[in-house]
Amino acid sequence: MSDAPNDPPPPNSPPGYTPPTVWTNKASGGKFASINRPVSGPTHEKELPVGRHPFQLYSLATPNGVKVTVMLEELLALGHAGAEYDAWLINIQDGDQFGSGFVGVNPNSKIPALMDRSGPVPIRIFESGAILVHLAEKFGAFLPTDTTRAECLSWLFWQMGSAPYLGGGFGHFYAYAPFKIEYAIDRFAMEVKRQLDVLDKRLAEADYLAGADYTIADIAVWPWYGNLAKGKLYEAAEFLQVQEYKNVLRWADAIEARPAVKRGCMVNTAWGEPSGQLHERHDASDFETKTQDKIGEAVEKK
Ligand SMILES: N[C@@H](CCC(=O)N[C@@H](CS)C(=O)NCC(=O)O)C(=O)O
Repeated sequence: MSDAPNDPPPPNSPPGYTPPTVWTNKASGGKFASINRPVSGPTHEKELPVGRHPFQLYSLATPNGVKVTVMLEELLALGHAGAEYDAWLINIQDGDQFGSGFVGVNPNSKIPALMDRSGPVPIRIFESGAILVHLAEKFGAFLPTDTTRAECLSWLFWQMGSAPYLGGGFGHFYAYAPFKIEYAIDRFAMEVKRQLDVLDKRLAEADYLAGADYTIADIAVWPWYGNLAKGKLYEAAEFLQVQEYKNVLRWADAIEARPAVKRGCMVNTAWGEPSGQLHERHDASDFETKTQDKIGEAVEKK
C-alpha cells in the first residue's frame, strides 16, 4: 500500500459515513453489543448474596477478575486466614452487573467488585487496582514498603492505563468487532507490541516488575500480558509474534507455575474444561469437590 501524500484517503466505513452532529445509540453488532448502554445505573432490582467470610467477591474470571482471586489465594497461601472469601459469579453476558445490588458495590457496573466485611462497617471497593492495594495494605503483603514501593505502584498503574488499549482496543477490533477494520487493528497492534516491548525490557533488568520480588504489579499485569504472550488471549500469538518477548515469557511461566495462581484462575470461571471451572468459591475444599466435572458427576450419580 502506498503512503504517497496525494493518494485519496480510503473510504469511510460504511462508505460515505460522516459522524452526525449529535450521536445517537444504535445496534452496533459485535460480541458485547447487547450489554452496552450509554447510561449507568441498575436495570433491575437484585440483591447480592452474602456468605460467611470477611470478603465477599462478585466477579468473573476475566483478566480483571482473576487479579483479585489470585491475590486472595496468594494471601491465604501465605497464612493470612483473615483473607477467606466467598466468590460469587457475576455473568456479564447476562447483565448481572446491572442488578441493583451489584451497582451498589460498583456504580461503574464492571467486575471485579469486593465487599470488605471484616470490620464494623462494610467497605465497598471497585476497580481491580484499588482492590489489590486495599488487600495488600490490609495484610501487609505483596506491596513493598522499601524503595521498590514506587516501582510497584508505577507498574500497577501502568497496567490500569495500558490494558484498555489491549482489551478495548486490540482485542475488540481483532477478535470481537462484527467486521475487520484494518486501520483499527493496525493502530492497536502497534500499541500492544510497544507495550510488550516495554515489559520485555523491564523484565530483562529484574525478575519481577517491581524488582526481585513478586508483587501486586505482577498480579495485575500477568493476566493480561502474561496470557497474551502465552497465546491465551484473542488467538493472536502468531499475529503479534509473541515469541519475540523472551523475558515476558520467562516471567509469565514463573507466575503461571504458582499454585495460588492456578487456584485463582479457576474461581468464577464459567467456560473451558469442566475440571477448571469453579463457578463459586466458599471454602478451600471447593477446589477438590465443587469444580464442574465433580458437580456433574454428583448429579449423574443421583
Ligand atoms: N478498570 C476496571 C475494568 C473492569 C472491566 O472492564 N470489567 C469488565 C470485564 S473484564 C466488565 O465487567 N465488563 C462488563 C461491562 O462492560 O458491562 C478494573 O480494572 O476493575
